[in-house]
Amino acid sequence: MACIPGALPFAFDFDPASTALIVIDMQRDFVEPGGFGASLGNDVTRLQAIIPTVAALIQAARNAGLPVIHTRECHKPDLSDLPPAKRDRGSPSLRIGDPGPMGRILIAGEPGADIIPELAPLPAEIVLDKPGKGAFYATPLADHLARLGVRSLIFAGVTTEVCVQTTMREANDRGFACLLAEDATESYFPAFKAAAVKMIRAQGGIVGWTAFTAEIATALK
Ligand code: C5J
Repeated sequence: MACIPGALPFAFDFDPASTALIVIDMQRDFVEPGGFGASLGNDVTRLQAIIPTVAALIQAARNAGLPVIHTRECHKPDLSDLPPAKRDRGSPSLRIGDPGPMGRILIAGEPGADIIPELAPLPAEIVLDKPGKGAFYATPLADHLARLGVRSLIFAGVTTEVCVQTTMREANDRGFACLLAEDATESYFPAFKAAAVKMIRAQGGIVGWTAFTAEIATALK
C-alpha cells in the first residue's frame, strides 16, 4: 500500500498495483497556440504551463508500472457520434467538424485531435477516443479498468471543470477512488479550476481527493 498524507481532504491510501493514471485530452486543439481553443479566444498559455508537470506525473506512473491511459475528445469523421445538442454549442462560426486551424475540429485522425508531442503515449499505452466530456461514456474504459484490476485512479489533463471533473464524477459513481493531481490539470478560466478543485474534495471528498504531483511521485517511489 502507499499513502499521500498531504492529500485533501485527508490522506489518500492506495495500492499502486491496482491504480492507473488517466491523462485527459492533452490535445493540440486544446493546448497549442493556433489550435481550436486558441481560435475561440482562450488563453492557452495556462494549459501549456502544466505540460512539464503532466510529463513528470506520467514518468512517475510509468516508473512505478502503473497503466497510463490517454483520452482524446473527438468524433468520427461522419459526425455520427456527435449529437446536434453538442454540435450546436459554442461559436457559431467554428464548430466541431468544421475546418479549423489544425484540420477538422475535434475529428479523429485530424492533426488537432492528436495528443501533444511532449506527452506522446507509448505504443503499449491505451489511447481512448471519447465523444463525450466523460471518458466512460461510449468508450471501453470500464472494460479496460476491469481487465487491469484497477480500483484507484489518478487524474491529470484538461480542462479541470469540464472533461476532467466529468470523468472523475463518472469514476466515483462506479466505485473508483479518484485522486486529482492539482498541478497537472488546468482550465482556460482560473476561477473555474479553483472552484472545481474545491468541489471535488468538498464534503469529505464527495468526488475524490486532490494532491500535488511531487507528493504523488514520492508515494509511487
Ligand atoms: C475538455 C472541453 N477536454 N472543455 N473539453 O475539457 O470542451
